[in-house]
Amino acid sequence: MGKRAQKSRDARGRGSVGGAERVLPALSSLTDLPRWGELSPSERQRMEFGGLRERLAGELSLDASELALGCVVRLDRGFPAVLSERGVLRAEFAARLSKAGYSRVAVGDWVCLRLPAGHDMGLVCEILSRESDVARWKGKSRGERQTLAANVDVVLVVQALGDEPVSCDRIARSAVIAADCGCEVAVVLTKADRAGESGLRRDLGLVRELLGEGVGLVATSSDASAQGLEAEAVELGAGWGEAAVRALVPEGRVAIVLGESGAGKSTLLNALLGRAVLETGAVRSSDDSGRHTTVARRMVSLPGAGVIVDEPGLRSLPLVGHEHGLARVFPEVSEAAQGCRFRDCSHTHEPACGVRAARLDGSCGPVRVDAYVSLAREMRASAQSLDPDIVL
Ligand SMILES: Nc1nc2c(ncn2[C@@H]2O[C@H](COP(=O)(O)OP(=O)(O)OP(=O)(O)O)[C@@H](O)[C@H]2O)c(=O)[nH]1
Ligand SMILES: [Mg+2]
Ligand SMILES: [Zn+2]
Repeated sequence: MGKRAQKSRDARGRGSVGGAERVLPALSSLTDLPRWGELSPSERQRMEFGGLRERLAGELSLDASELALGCVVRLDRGFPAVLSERGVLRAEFAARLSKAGYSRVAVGDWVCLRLPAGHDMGLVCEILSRESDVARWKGKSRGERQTLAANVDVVLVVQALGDEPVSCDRIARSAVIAADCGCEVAVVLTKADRAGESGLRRDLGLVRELLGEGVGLVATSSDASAQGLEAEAVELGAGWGEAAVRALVPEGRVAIVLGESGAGKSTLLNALLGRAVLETGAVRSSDDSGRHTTVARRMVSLPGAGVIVDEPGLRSLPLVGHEHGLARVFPEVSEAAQGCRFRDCSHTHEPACGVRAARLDGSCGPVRVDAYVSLAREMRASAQSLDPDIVL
C-alpha cells in the first residue's frame, strides 16, 4: 500500500479485522474517551476477573501482572479500543477467540486483557459476562440478536420532534427493548425548535401518557432560538436542555443513545461535550431521515457527568421475544390481559377481553393500551415466523 493510501486508511481507522488485512491503530480517533476510574465493573465482574487471571496465568505460564482488566470503549472497523489502567490502546483477540471475538464483543464489555511488556497493542483473552446487554434483532426470521452495548445502566431513547406528532410506536418499542435488557429508560426529545410551543406541549403530553411520570423526560434543541421553550417544558414536568440530560447520566453511570439516523444523537453529545467531537450530518429533505453519519460505536465521557455511548442510527427495531420488556413497561395492561378469556387474545375483537374492559373503564390509559396491543401483536407474529432453531 502506498504511503498516501495508508494514511487515509488510518485516518478513518478502517480495515478488515479478523481477516488477513490489518491496520495500524488510528490514534486520532481515540480522543474524549473515558479515563480509567470513570468506568467500573460490578463486584461480580471483578471476582470473575480475579479467577480468570489466576487460571490464564497458569495456563499460559505468564506473570499475572501481564493480565489486566479492560473495558471496550470504541468499536470501528479497526481493532477494538480498550481502556485499562495503562490508558486506551487498540487490542487484538487471542487466537482462540479471534473470529467469534470480533463479532461478539460490544462497547462497554469488560475484558481480560494481556498487556505484553514492550508492546503497544493489547490482547483480549476473555470477555467477562455482562450485567446488561442492550440488543436489537437484526433481520427477519433467520435474523440474530445484535448487542449494541454491554453493561449499560440507562437507555436514552432519542426522538426528533417536528410538525407531526411524535412517534409513540418508536418510543414504546425502544422502551420495551431497554426494559427487556434490564436497563433504565429515559426519553430525550430533540429538535424542539421544529415543534414550536404547541407541538412541544402536544408531544410531551403524548410521551407522558405513554410512559407515565416515572420515566425521565427531557426536551432539547441545538437551536438557540428555542430557549423560550424551556418554560413550557418545565411547566409540563419535563427537563430542558443539556443540564437535564446530564442529570439523567450522573457520574459513574453509563448510558447509550438509541434513535434513528438523523435524530440528532451526535449533535446532542457534542453539545454535552462542549465541542464538536463527533461527526454530524444533514438529514434528507425529502423524508427527513439521516444518512447514517455515525459509523463507529464509541463512548464519550461527559465533563462532570457519566459516560454515553454514541451509536449509528437504527432504522428498524423489531420486537422478537421481548415479552418481559413489554410487561415491565406496561405492567397494568399486562395484568389486565391475564383476565382475558382467551390465552391468545389479540385484545381487538374477542369477547371477555380484560384489556378492552380496562381501556373502557379507564383503569388503563388509551395511549398505553394501544401501544401495548400493537407491540404484542407484532411479537406474536414474529414468534410464529421465527426459525425454531434460532436461540433468542
Ligand atoms: N433544527 C434542528 N436540527 C438539529 C437539531 N439537532 C440536530 N439537528 C440536525 O439534524 C441533523 C442530524 O444530526 P446528527 O447529530 O448527525 O444525527 P444522528 O442521530 O447522530 O445521526 P446518525 O449518526 O446518522 O445516526 C444535523 O443536520 C443536525 O444539525 C436541533 O435541535 N434542531
Ligand atoms: Mg450520529
Ligand atoms: Zn384481550
